[in-house]
Amino acid sequence: MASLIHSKIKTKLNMSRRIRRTPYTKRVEECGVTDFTVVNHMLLPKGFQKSVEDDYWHLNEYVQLWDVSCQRQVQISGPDASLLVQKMTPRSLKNMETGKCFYIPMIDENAGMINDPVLLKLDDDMFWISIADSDILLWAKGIAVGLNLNVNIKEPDVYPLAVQGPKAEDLMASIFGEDIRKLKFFNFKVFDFLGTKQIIARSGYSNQDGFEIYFKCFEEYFDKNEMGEKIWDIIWKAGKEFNIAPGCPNLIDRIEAGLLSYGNDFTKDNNPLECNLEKYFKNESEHDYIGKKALKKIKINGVQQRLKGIMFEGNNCPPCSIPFPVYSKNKKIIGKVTSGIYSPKLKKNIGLSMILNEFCETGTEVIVHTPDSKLREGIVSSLPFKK
Ligand code: THG
Repeated sequence: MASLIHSKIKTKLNMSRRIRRTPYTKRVEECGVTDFTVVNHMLLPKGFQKSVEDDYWHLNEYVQLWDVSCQRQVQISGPDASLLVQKMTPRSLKNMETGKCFYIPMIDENAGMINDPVLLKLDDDMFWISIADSDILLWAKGIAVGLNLNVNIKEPDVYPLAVQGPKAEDLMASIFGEDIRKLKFFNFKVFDFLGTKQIIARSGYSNQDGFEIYFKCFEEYFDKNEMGEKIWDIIWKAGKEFNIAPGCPNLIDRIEAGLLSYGNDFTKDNNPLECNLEKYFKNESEHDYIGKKALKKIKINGVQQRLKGIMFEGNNCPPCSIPFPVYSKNKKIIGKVTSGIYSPKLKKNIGLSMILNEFCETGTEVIVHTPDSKLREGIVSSLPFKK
């Protein structure tokens, strides 16, 4: 394996229709995208010629435009919509108002994590589930069919764009009006745009201020790609005075913030307690949901491992495409770093890691084994990382 990691051969991904392009992909290519990944069967840009570190500093100072169309929406509407959505998460939605976004753990019958989406309540009988990388549309349909629920489930023609960074508010106000400044974190509102109504939320997969525009394509007005390019161009032009750059979720920024990535930092083999998500469903046992029994059992028995931060020494660690093993001081394997990178702010390598309980205490000394064959001294830390 090690020889493969260090191989000089640059592998290419073969594009096909199954790897869906977005209405912004053409613009992203024109901006000089260098790397893509695939999320929800759709392209997600990963870099634009500059280093992750340069992108990070830019994101910390200015504003970036991100094609996050792969944050697909699962639209659930109809008389049983709220019942179905509530079945899919241990987080209570009882007090959720229209216009709110909720971060919701989603679990299966074993209390294994199957997604960690952002839920938007558009109306009492209409929700969007803004998903991480797993096929929630099929899961929702399966539950609805099995329980004979009166709902309509579909993937609407919505392609989110994120505007992230400290200059995001000024840029958004210059396009959508001053009212947008009043939008609070994890709230959304409808704004007029080229004669259409568009949902804009104050949110985003970064440690910075920012917005997510859930651009909906109204076919009666525009061709999908034509509209995508128009939107991109308008934001781009207005962004010039704020030193806008093309961007994408930034690994340094994400790890510093402790933002989890489904499929990387946790999978269906992890429960929400291991992922530190119990704060989202602390005292909420009233409603019924899939996995409730299993989750209760886990709560009683406790968990064996938890997601923690680790700061570790040495030069910039290599990419963490295969998790780095973590050892105790007496050489026992105690976990793995699942996302790791050098933080120029903390001047240390930092990683998100799943670690055995008895080694989870902040300050615990550990050893991280990176694929450049180095054993690096490390310290367990709380999340988010603090300078
Ligand atoms: N935005 C939208 N959809 C998404 C993501 C997003 N879907 C996929 C993925 N990202 C889902 N995962 C997350 C993880 C963390 C957050 C959002 C989505 C997040 N968390 C905040 C935090 O941890 O500080 C606040 C959560 C809260 O307390 O409510 O923002 O980015 N549309």
